[in-house]
Amino acid sequence: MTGPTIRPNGPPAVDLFCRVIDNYGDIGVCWRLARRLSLELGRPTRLWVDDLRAFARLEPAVVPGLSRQSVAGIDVRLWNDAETAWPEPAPCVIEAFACELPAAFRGRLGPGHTWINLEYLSAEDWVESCHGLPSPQPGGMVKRFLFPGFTARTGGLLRESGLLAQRDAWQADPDRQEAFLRALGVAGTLAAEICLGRRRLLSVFCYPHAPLQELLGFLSRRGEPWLVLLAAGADPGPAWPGDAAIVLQRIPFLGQPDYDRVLWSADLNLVRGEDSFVRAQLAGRPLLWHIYPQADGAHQTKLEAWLAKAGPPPDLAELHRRWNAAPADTAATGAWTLASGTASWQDWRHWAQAWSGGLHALPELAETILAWPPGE
Ligand code: TRH
Repeated sequence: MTGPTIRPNGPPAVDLFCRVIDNYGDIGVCWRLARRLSLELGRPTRLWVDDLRAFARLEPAVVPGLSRQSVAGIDVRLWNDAETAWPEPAPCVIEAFACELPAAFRGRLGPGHTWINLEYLSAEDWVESCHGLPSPQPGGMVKRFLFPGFTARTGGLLRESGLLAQRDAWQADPDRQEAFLRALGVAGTLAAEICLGRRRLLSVFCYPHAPLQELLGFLSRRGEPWLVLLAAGADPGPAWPGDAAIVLQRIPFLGQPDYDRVLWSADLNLVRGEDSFVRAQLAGRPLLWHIYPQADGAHQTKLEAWLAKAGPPPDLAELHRRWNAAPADTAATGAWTLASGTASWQDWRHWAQAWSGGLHALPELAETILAWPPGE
């Protein structure tokens, strides 16, 4: 969408529709996109969400019982399928992850509207050829497919203004990191050990079926000291309470900016789904991705596509395959025979920094959206 810049508090420039399927990824991406469009790019965004309780977990300022509210300057609406009195659509209308617009709202779209379906992220090669494809709709409107991605011929990734500078300043400031860890409830001695490089920091956000206990047991046998930050839902179970080397620390669900700070601080980030996976890559620190499982095994193809594109060191690639092996595959999950001594750590870190540098130079997703003209 081109044209004059719209005042941040002016009429809506974007209608963004989000259905919460499960977990936090759908609303996580939409909330990030709404803030980027409204607060940084000056395009007031009306965010329609069908499940405000899930949203409130991510953003505590959201009041689940309200059908309309302003949150951090964003016009947030409850998406009620039974609604009949839809407002005039904004010039740009986005349906996130094929959530399908309400029919009555869709019926109000006309030639002046840009209509976008924002797709899930994938590193597969076919994404480039599908990015931007038009899909003619009944009534003469055209919906276009916007694919985020890891190359310049995709829609790119969401990145806030100044993100790289903020990250670099944070990573160069051990005192702030130490204070932050203390505020998360980490004991002062442990926080100091981490900032002095005497203990490594592992952040964990994965699905419950991940072989977390096995991975922590493997780290424990290596004898290196770690502090493990367990995000909501990540739990090795009561049978593995930690030991002298591996200290476990549960942390609450954080706001997205604080979760970024965790990712920027850690030596290794275990992330999942889509949005935390992207943020860990932008953090420039080694990561281990727990991919969202799909019944038909499509996630294994997606994992291999990302490994091929990102090119992590071979032992880190192999770790990804084991981490994402089917739970019953004990041959894979039972054998963490990975060489990750000092040389490997250096390789992992160098790779993560180089890969992250390339991602920070990609197209920015919200800017890609705003550059698209209205459909015919
Ligand atoms: O929650 P997820 O598993 O979401 C998934 C994926 O998006 C997947 O692709 C999709 O198909 C499925 O949902 C329905 O993981 P994801 O994508 O990382 O989203 C988590 C969001 O929560 C992300 O925006 C980061 C945020 N987050 C915080 O803000 N604070 C926290 O403490 C944590 C752990 C996460």
